[in-house]
Amino acid sequence: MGYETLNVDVTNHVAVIKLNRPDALNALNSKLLTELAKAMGQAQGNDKVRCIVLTGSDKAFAAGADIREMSEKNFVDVFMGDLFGPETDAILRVRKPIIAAVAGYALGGGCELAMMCDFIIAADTAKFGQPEINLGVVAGIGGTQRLTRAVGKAKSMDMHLTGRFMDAEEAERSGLVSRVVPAKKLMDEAMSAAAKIAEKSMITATAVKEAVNRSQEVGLSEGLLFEKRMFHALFATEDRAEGMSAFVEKREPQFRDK
Ligand code: CO8
Repeated sequence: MGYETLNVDVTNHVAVIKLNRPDALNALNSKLLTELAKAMGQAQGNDKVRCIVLTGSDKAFAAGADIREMSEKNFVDVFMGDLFGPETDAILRVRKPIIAAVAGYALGGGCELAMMCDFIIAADTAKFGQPEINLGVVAGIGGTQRLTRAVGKAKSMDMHLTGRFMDAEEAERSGLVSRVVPAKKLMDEAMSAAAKIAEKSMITATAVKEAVNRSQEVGLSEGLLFEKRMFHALFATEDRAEGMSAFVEKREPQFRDK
């Protein structure tokens, strides 16, 4: 399916969704977010896809929500129109693992979009920021919540209040990104992580995603109980039996998502 603001390619069980508004540093306008929600839904529904990589260009993952488009709107437009609500909900409904491969700017909604993914691999050129304060607004699609959970209150306050950018090295040190690689190797690294995930049982990968995400929503004892029950439940799967037999028999497991 053709998109105006995205390129989508499925190879070896990995869907690569590339944001493509080069003239606006991949700023997130309504068209892009609608298309992104659709592409994510299609990747979720495509049995060939076992992992998703979301990326941008060398210069920008995404430089935020489209300020030109937003500048025309008033409170009633954004409140009654639930600006970006349905699109972000659709992305968060994806149950398959999503890796954000970030080079260049990931600012405002761009940083928030990267944080909606399951983990972020950054190029050494990446710059993260929540500069909405400079526009007279606050983050609107998760920045104050997810950045705080990722890097802690002190750094999150600093980023949101000063609007400063964080480079890739600081982002890794602070727990916002899982790995930093030279820009030239970004897609290789992301694709190799995605290929590793694609080899696992989809049942187990989905359970991992649900359990880790649960840790962001509930207290420790509830989270531990959820994890333990998930662990117990996986004993009902053939893939669990295969994984353990393969270890005992010193061979590679052959998972069948059963
Ligand atoms: N929106 C629209 N256009 C943009 C954006 C943007 N966010 N960012 C860059 N562009 C455009 C520029 O206007 C420019 O277009 P043109 O060539 O037509 O003038 C083009 O992209 C290139 O940008 P620059 O010339 O500015 O490139 P520089 O390399 O000089 O600077 C920066 C790069 C530093 C990234 C700079 O472009 C910048 O500061 N951009 C804005 C960053 C920003 O403030 N982002 C936050 C936006 S607000 C937000 O994301 C809120 C999200 C929550 C919404 C939820 C709603 C419920």
